[in-house]
Parts: sequence; C-alpha cells; structure tokens
Amino acid sequence: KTSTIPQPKTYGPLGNIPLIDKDKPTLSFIKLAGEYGPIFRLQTLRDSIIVVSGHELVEEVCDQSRFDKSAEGALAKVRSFAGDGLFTSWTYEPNWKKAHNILMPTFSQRAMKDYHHMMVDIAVQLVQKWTRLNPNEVVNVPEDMTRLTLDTIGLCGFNYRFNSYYRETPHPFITSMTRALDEAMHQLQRLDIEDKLMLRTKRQFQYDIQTMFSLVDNIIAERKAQESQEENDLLSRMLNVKDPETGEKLDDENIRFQIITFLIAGHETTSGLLSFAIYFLLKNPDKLRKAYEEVDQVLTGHTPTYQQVLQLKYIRMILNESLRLWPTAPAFSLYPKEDTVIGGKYLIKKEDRISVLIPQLHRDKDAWGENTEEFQPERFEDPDKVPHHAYKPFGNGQRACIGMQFALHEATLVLGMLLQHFEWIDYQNYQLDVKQTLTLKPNDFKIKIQSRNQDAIHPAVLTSKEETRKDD
Ligand code: FDE
Repeated sequence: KTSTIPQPKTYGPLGNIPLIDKDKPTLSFIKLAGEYGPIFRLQTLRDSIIVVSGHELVEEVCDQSRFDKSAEGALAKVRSFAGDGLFTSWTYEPNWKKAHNILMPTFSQRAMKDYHHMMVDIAVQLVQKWTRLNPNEVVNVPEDMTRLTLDTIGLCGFNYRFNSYYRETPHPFITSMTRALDEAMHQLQRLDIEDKLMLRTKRQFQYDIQTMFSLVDNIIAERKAQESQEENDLLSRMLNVKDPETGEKLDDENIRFQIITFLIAGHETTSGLLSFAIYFLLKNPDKLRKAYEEVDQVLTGHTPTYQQVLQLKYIRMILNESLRLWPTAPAFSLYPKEDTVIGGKYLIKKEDRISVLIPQLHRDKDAWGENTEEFQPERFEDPDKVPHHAYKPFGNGQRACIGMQFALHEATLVLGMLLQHFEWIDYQNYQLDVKQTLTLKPNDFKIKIQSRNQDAIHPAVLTSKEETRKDD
C-alpha cells in the first residue's frame, strides 16, 4: 500500500508555478520543503517533479543501482550550449563514459600539483588589485571572485587568459554565458506559446550561443595548429588521449562542449563558494579569528606552496561549512530505472523526475543536530562525525562533481591568500540576499579592504614556476 506524495495547492493549468519565484526557484523550494516536508510533488507547466530533501530518502535515491542522473529540466536547456558534455549528458550516452574516463586523471588530487602555480598566478593578480585600491574604494565580492575563477579555469584548462582583472566589464564570453544560463533557467517556467512569442529573447539566446562557440572553437583551432603540443592542460588531454575502454578520442564538437562545460561548472560554482565563505567569516568574528591564526602560522612565504595549501585544514573546514549552508549548485536530478517505492511508501514511476534539494538536506536536523542554521566549521573537524549521506554539495556517485579537488584546492589557496594579506570591512553591514542564475551567489555583496602588511606582496615578487614549485 502506498501513500500519496504531498503536494501544495495548484492553480489550474499553471499547476504549482505561482508558488515558485522565477528568479530564485531554489529559495521557493526551500520554503515549500519547510511546509510540506522531506518529500513533495510540484506540478510545473510540462511535467511534475518530486522534491526530496530528507536524509533517509536522499540516501535511498542516491543508490546508483536503482536511480541515475536525469538530464531533463534546466540541464536540458543548458544542453543547447553544453551539448553532450559531462554535465549535461545522460549516463548512457557514449560520450559521457568516454569523457569521464579520459578526464578523471586530470582532476585527481595529484594533478593539482600541476595546476598549483597557475592558480597562484591568478590569485596574485587579485591580491595585487586589492592591494592597490584606495582606502575608500568598494569591492564587489562575487564579481571579483568570478574574475578569479574564470581566469583560473581558463588558464589551467586551456592555457587561455581571459585577463578579467584588466577589464571593467566581464569578458564577452561571460556576458553571453551568464545571460544564456539565466535564459535556460527562465525558459523552464514559460508556457510553450509564451516562449515562441519571445522573439527578441530567442535571438539573444542564439547570439549568445554563437559567441560562446566561436571563442571556444578558436581556442581549439589554435591549439591544433601549434607545432609542439607540450601543454599539459585539460585541452591537450582531450585532444590527444584515447579512452582506454573504446580506444577512441573525443571528437572536436564534443571537446567544444567539454570546454564550455568546464567554463560554466568550474567558475560560477567556485566563485559563489568563495563569496559565501567571505560572507560567513565576516558575520562570525570568532571563526574569522581562528582562520587568521591558521593562515598566519602556515602561510609564511609570499605565495603559498602546494603543501601549505594542504595544511590549511581550518580553511578547508570553512569551505565545507559554507557549502553546507549554501551549496552553490543547489540541486541535482534523478530518475528511477524502474517503477519503485521509496521510504517504504512513496511510489516513484519511471517517468518521474526527482530533484534532490541540497540546501534543505544540509539543514536536516535528524542528521546535523539542532543548530543547523549556525555557521560551525568545527562540524568538519572529525571526518568520522560528518553525516556524509546528508552532505552532497558535489552531487552523488559516478555523476558527482569531477572538479571537486580542483575547486577545493583553488578556493583554499585563494581564501588563504586573502586572509594572509587583508582585513575585510563589512562597511554596509551586508544582509544576505541569495541570487540565483542556476547557481547561487550572495547578491550585491560589497566590502572594503585594508592591507594587513604593507610590503606583503610587492609587484616585483610575481611568482615564477620555479619559485612556487621548488618545495612541493
Ligand atoms: C558535476 C557537479 C555536480 C552534480 C550535478 C548533477 O548530478 O546533476 C554538483 C552538485 C557539482 N558539480 C557541484 C560543484 C560545486 C563546485 C564548487 C563545483 N561543482 C566546481 C566544479 C569545478 C569544475 C571544473 C566542475 N565543478 C566540473 C563539473 C563537471 C564536469 C560535472 C559533471 C560530472 C559528470 O560526469 O556528470 C560536475 N562538476 Fe562541479
């Protein structure tokens, strides 16, 4: 005997749509989860989704023998420009496994040694920018973090410099990508007929996609034209390495989709993570003090070494806790391989789509205890005490985030350097306003900066490869 899955009231043909904030769907889902509990159904225009956020139910749907990633919903829209790249492909599409096999080694912890000096290169640019600000100048945190994460994935991935710190406005690729992601999110909530009528929006979408394709196709063409291909980045791997299973390489179109995928996945999420971490530290002075203590003890040179980044244990915990409260990729989708029952009573049909609502899972009191709203990095002190089944900021199983080590190494390094060199001033007593463009970010979060140590980073000490690598 099965029970009906709870569902909020509907509005005729609009279903539950009026209950969902177009610009911040995740926040609406969180609110509804508060009212309707660990599982509820939402009727959207075309289909229904089952939103799951209780830790026991999530553990069940994370069983890969029964459930697999669904690339419907927002991801299907993102497919217009990310194609069958890793993020937007179905597990059964040949290119998923192929790219997964080829790219896994490039994202291992060991591989971070090769990226470290490039990550430092970009982080130094940010430190220099902040060092040179006049005392009253304001820093828009998410904007500067986005410059950083974009430049980092560009350099580590494809040896391309977006040079975002040398631009007042975002790189054209980013303008197009942000607008396209935003459009992908909004398309979901429009009626087909409405969608068809929005000619200007449509044309803009096509233009944005072309802008992204042409930049990326140029990067690929230039690399192919190079005589020596000694670069050891993602792109050279994608061009040269064969999948051990099939013996095949990735084709050019798929490489284009992978590059776009890494640019999307690798920068929005990590930039949001850094922004939230800075926000939480500013609002929790006792944690900030602990962070300064660790950084002052570990980061003794001008720029961090690879080993020193691994020693920044408390900084890592801060990032983990930021991802608990505001996982910047806030949901992932699943479908059951067969009709099945979860929680002993809820029937899930093959055609149903499940959305795991991560921020709500991360606030499940049964798994985390009573004080789930408090920012407590100490939760992550002892890995054995972390309720891992209730912590999914990087998704699940074989479809989990391939960039996890990359994002964490980068974010730890950068947060460490920003603490080493600066005091942050919350001059406007910022009140959190979470903005969504598929991923989450603190909207309009601004601070002022004060250098901690006048000669901490002199432009003349720009790192060379040798310098950052010698004590690895
Ligand atoms: C993935 C991912 C995920 C899952 C999704 C689904 O399932 O749908 C998640 C949740 C995530 N991811 C998250 C995140 C966060 C952060 C910070 C990040 N992430 C970062 C990054 C970086 C990079 C480069 C990346 N990332 C990438 C990626 C990819 C490619 C993917 C897909 C995989 C497969 O195979 O599927 C992901 N990512 Fe992340």
